[in-house]
Order: sequence, then C-alpha cells, then structure tokens
Amino acid sequence: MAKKPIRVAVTGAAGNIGYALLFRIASGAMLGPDQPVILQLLEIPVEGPQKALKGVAMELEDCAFPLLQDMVLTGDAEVAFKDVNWALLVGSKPRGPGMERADLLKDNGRIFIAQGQAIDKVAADDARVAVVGNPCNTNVMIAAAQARRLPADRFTAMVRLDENRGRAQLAKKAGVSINDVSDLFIYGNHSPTMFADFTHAKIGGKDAASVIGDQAWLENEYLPTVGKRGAAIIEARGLSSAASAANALIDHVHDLVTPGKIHSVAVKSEGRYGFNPDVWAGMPVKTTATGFEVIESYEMDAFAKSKIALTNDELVGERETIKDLLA
Ligand code: NAX
Repeated sequence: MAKKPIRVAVTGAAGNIGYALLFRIASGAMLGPDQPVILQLLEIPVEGPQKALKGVAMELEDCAFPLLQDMVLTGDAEVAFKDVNWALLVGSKPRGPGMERADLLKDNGRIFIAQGQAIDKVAADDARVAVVGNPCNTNVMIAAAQARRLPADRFTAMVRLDENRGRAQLAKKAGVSINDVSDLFIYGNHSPTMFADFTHAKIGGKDAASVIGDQAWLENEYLPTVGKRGAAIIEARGLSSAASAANALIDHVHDLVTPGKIHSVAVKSEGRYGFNPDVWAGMPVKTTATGFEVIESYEMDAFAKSKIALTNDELVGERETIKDLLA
C-alpha cells in the first residue's frame, strides 16, 4: 500500500536555496524514494515573490515527479504550515547595506516569532522544524520560544553545511576520498566562530590530527577556511551558497529521519559541552526511532574548550540582543 504523504512546508521557496531544494525534496532525496510528499510553499505576500513562486511551481509540475502529490502556494503562514510534518524555514531578510547586525537579528527575529506561532497553532502534532535562514541558531530559538504545544527538541537549526565543508577540506588536505573522513562535528554557531572539531575527527579510521601531521595548519588555516567558507563563496560567485546549502538541508532532514545516523545539528544545548543551556548550538546527535539523542561523550581538550567558549559567547550575545523577542 502506498505511504501516506508527508507535508513539507518551505519558506522563502522562490529564493535561491528554494530553487535548489524543492526539486530534490520532490524527487525523494530527502524523505525516501517511496515517500510521497505535499509541498506547502510560503513566500512574502507581494506580487514579485508570489509570481516567482508560481514559476517555480510550474517547473515542479513539469518534472512530473511521481512522489509529488500536491502543492500549496501561499503568502499566509497559517496556510503554509497547516498540518505540516516538516517546516523548513529558509526565508529570511538579507542584511542590507549599512544595516547593523543587531537590526538584522531583530528584523529576522520578528519573522520567526510569527512563523513559530503559526507552526505551533496549525502544524501536525509530530511537526519538526529545521531553520536555515540566518542567523539560524538564534532564529530557531525565537521560533521555539513561541511553541506551547511542540517540545524544544522538535526545533533544530542547520550546521550540516559546515560539517560537509569541514569533511571536504580534511579530505582534500589528506588527499583521500571524502568517504574516508568521519567523526567531524560542528559545535556552536553557524558563523565564523563555529568549532569544526578536528580533535576527534578520523581519516581512514585514524586520528585526523596525526594523519594531517600539521597542528598549525589545523588551528590557523583549516578552522578559518571552514568558518569563512560562506564568505569565500560569495566573493567567488557573487551570490551566497545555494546548491550546497540546499544539499546540506536534504542531508540534515534525511539523517534526522534515518535511525542510527550520527551528524551535526544545532539543538537546544541544555548546558551540554559547556554551552549556555538556553542557546541552540551545533553538536553531534544520533538519530533514534523517535527523534535524536545528543552524543555527550566527547572529552574536549583545552584548545577545544577555548573554541567552544568563544562560539558560546557569540550565541549568548545574540540571545541578549533579541531577548525582548523571547517573551
Ligand atoms: P534569497 O534571498 O535568495 O531567498 C530568500 C527568500 O525568502 C526570498 O525569496 C524572500 O522573498 C523570502 N522571504 C523573506 N522573508 C520571508 C518571510 N517572512 N516569509 C517567507 N518568505 C520570505 O536567499 P537564499 O540564498 O535562499 O538564502 C536564504 C537564507 O539562508 C538566508 O538567510 C541565508 O543567510 C541563509 N543561509 C543559511 C545557511 C546555513 O548553513 N544555515 C547557508 C546558506 C545561506 O547563507
């Protein structure tokens, strides 16, 4: 018997990431090759984005995806999130010229208050939320603060692009296949302060730091390269990463619905790894049959602790900036 369709909401669906994401969800890459989906697509309720959204939907139709059962196109959050099982919050306001980071945090924060409220009101009881729109760790905290019905562990933010970048850079340096790099997890914020924990990573099953054999490179080149990769892509392409971000979101959700997968996810820290208990920080999780459990067993050395403290300070600072939005 055919499976019941899963309803997936995507915000900012006519944007760059949306364009690289929707076709892969509809093809089955995210939820499985036999899992029908219904896409519920939200864009801001003005003519340009709504028209662009129609165009994207026309292309989705033209792909004749067997798994795509229906589409909803809307400018109304309560329509977009109605009965959804997954809400992928991609859309947010980009930082404009001369705009202060604090203003960006607050402007985007307001979007995530409204969307958090709508999700809590109308989404399915099993709804899960993945935030990509930046600053994603803080936006997810704001959305989750609106939840009265859904528990905090249903709200995650994406650091998977950083994990994928971190694995790729280690593989390149070591001259090995990406498949040889494992146990590389991202701690903290999706920002240049993130800590790509090379101290526990493995290359071909061996300690990555000893395979690389160049501690100075790991500390002074590798970490900034991974942390600032987004800016390097903008510099090279003139546009921010979209295809790799969409791919990472496919990985994020796919691995959260695949028991046994171990991967980096930004979750409510609850004080793990020395993070402030109330911030959402990247850390390794293991997917279970019903959700995930955080892997808490990695022992951090003094260097790793100092990196975690830095990214925690930034997350606490972001929280402080938007604290009025958490009420
Ligand atoms: P685009 O500007 O191409 O698209 C964003 C879309 O969101 C636009 O179509 C806009 O109309 C829509 N939008 C804005 N406010 C909305 C609202 N309130 N409701 C519904 N739709 C709304 O940006 P894109 O390149 O797609 O990036 C989207 C977000 O992802 C940005 O915030 C970006 O910073 C963030 N990123 C996050 C990454 C991560 O790893 N967490 C990596 C990639 C990316 O930088």
